[in-house]
Amino acid sequence: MNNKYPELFKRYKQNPILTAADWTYPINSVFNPGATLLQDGTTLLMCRVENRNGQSHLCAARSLNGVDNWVIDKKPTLVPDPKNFPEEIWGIEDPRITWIPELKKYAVVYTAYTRDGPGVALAFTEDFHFFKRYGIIMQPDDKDAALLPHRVGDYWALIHRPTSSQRSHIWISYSPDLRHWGSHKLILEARKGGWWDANRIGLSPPPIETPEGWLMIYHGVKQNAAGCIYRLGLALFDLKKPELCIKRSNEWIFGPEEPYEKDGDVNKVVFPCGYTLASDGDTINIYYGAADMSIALATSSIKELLKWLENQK
Ligand code: BMA
Repeated sequence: MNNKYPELFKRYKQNPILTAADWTYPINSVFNPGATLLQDGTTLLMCRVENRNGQSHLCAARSLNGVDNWVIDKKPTLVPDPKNFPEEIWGIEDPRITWIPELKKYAVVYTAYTRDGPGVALAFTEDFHFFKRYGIIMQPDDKDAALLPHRVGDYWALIHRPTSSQRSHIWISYSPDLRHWGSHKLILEARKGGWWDANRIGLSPPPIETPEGWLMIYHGVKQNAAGCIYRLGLALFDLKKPELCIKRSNEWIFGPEEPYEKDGDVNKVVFPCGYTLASDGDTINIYYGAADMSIALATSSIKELLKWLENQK
């Protein structure tokens, strides 16, 4: 008898791969990293680092194999700049990185923690040393955002998660110039009641372009008497019309199971903000924050994920 759910994402045996103890300066915790492969194949993580004042900045870690021997910047890589960008007053968090071929730059979309809650901020970089900030592009409350890598028709597209009522859903907005955003559309709704993704959902890593469509790994939050549980599910969107949801999973595919995911500053959280693809174009590595404490790695196959989603009732 097989009474086990399929294990689509395989955890790296030596998880967590990065913790506060690895850092080059004193920190409380490191989690929720954005990820990308640099031109030379190096894996770069933009890690959210929390200081003992409770606020976050971003710090880059680089590794040749994406698994170990991380070289961590000696000091914070991108720090809040509230003098020029007042919306960064309480820190910057949860970056999502997208390589934009048309601009030959990486877009880093991150949460700016404003006095009135989280907002979506955008910066560009070529090297993860120097950054050009565009400032806030979606006002609070809004977070969990990423740019698609190329225009859809004439327009850039941003996936984000505004909070406007008791429930928070995933939206898409379009822009001719990356500064002015409009044509807002709701693309994925939080479910209700006892669902694993009731009331609050959000984009996790940037959507993945596949021949089948844009594959989205999203997080759902279940609130129960003991608190919140952050888990991951899948949804697929039309390549030419990314506001069209083709398919959505009913079940979650990945949730907190290991001690480092269940026990931390915030218990029961798996929260990836980035992925990399291996040279076979199919093996996907997700880098995720575990319990708002450390960074862990899990690996899957895009084909397997799509097949599983296809077979979801
Ligand atoms: C979300 C975000 C994440 C965090 C998670 C669990 O709302 O703020 O940064 O990892 O909550 O605390």
